[in-house]
Amino acid sequence: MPVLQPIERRSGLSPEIFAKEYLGPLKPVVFTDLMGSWPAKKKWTIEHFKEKYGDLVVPVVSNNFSRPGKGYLAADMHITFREYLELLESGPSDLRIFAWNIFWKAPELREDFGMPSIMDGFVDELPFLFFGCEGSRVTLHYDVDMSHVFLNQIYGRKHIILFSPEQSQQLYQLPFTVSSHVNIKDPDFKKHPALEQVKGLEVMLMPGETLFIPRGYWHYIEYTDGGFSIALRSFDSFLFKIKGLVSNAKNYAVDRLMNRFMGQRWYKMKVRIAKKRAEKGTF
Ligand SMILES: O=C(O)CCC(=O)C(=O)O
Ligand SMILES: [Fe+2]
Repeated sequence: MPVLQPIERRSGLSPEIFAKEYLGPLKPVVFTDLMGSWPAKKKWTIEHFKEKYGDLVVPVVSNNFSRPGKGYLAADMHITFREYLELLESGPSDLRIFAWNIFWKAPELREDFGMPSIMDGFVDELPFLFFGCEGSRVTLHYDVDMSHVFLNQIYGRKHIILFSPEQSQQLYQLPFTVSSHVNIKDPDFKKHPALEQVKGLEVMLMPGETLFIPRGYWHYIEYTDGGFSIALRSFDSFLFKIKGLVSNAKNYAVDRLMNRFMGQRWYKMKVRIAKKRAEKGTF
């Protein structure tokens, strides 16, 4: 594994200290008390979701999500939320629900949490739920919209590895994407020599904890247990919002189109470019 340092855990942080020590320098931190007295912490159980929202249809993704070809960047299947939760309870699987805005369909759930007052710029319209079965993994990526993400762990544990944006090239970022397909937990240094130089951060995020992922930060996630989180997003400024949207639209459109026409060949091209960039001038 590359060098990984533990992410600091803090409680009782004021907005001023957070701004000075973490937001300003874009440094990740785990809050142990940011959720405060959110009803969601107790109320949002698998049983509660099954009972009240079991009939909603959810898009489920598998490891096919990042594979080139037909299923690229698409949901693998649509099943009921109840069926998904039963899968989650029944043991390991690669199935996840990625960035689901359940609140359009169930607005009353919004009363169970609130936007933190730790900084300004939270976007009320963009709370997303993320579910994963035990052992499922989220490919190494950063978020296209360049927002700061506050990932609130409600149920189960997650092992999260982060890398700063300056290391994008050494992480073999695939061009026209915000992803890298290197195996960060068991890297092949022969194949990816630049990985020997990267330095990351890690945490086992526990229920009740919130991880601050600064804008542009790379994250890789493994669901140690089946579980779920709610991610809240904030932007420092309108400019960053626009920048995020533009870069998103541009890259996403090119990548989808080329995947459609070239499939595997497009993927191989991206891998070649990533390798060239990662190892340029370094060896
Ligand atoms: O926890 C997950 O499943 C993915 C979270 C993520 O990528 C995000 O919040 O940006
Ligand atoms: Fe993400």
